[in-house]
Amino acid sequence: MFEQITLPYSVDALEPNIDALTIETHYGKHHKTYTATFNAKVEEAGLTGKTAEEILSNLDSIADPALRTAIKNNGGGYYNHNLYFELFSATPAAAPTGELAAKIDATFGSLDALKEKLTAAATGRFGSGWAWLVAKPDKSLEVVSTANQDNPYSEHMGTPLIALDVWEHAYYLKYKNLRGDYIKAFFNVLDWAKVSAKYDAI
Ligand code: MN3
Repeated sequence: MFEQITLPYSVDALEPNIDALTIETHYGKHHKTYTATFNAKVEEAGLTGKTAEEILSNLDSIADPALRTAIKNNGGGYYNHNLYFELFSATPAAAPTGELAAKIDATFGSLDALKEKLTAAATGRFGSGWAWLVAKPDKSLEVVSTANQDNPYSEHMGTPLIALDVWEHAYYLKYKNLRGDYIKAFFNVLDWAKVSAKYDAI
């Protein structure tokens, strides 16, 4: 049984960057529905007991196309939002540390350059989707983007380290059409200590 993470902050803790009503709706309705549907479809497919990473990495093993699509969409919706909500903090570390900090500098030139690349990927995603920082098996880093609830496991892109949701439901209540302002706010509450820990754990 897959469960939403318990938010490691109160719903208004990320104000004014991410407002309470958006968190309540996004976590309490969108993410909740993805999770419930994913659980039902996993049971229907006989995949109970497997991890979300295993299921999303092996979608080709699901023969029925409609069931495969439902598991891709709702499994992504479940997994992507767990990572998204986990990485925020009201008192975020403003920069990565250790191995990740060195790798970002070596790969992108600087932390600001990485943020610019993620911003470009998130701004350039037409319609609904996500921008990601992923790590390959050799721990090299890459910025990628996916449509809908597709994710780095279902698209075989590596291990996700940062999940930046650019569906309108992530920002429209507060930022309306100004996706760029929301992306700036996202970085204000992204906790680089958590991102660094994820990289260390690979
Ligand atoms: Mn979302």
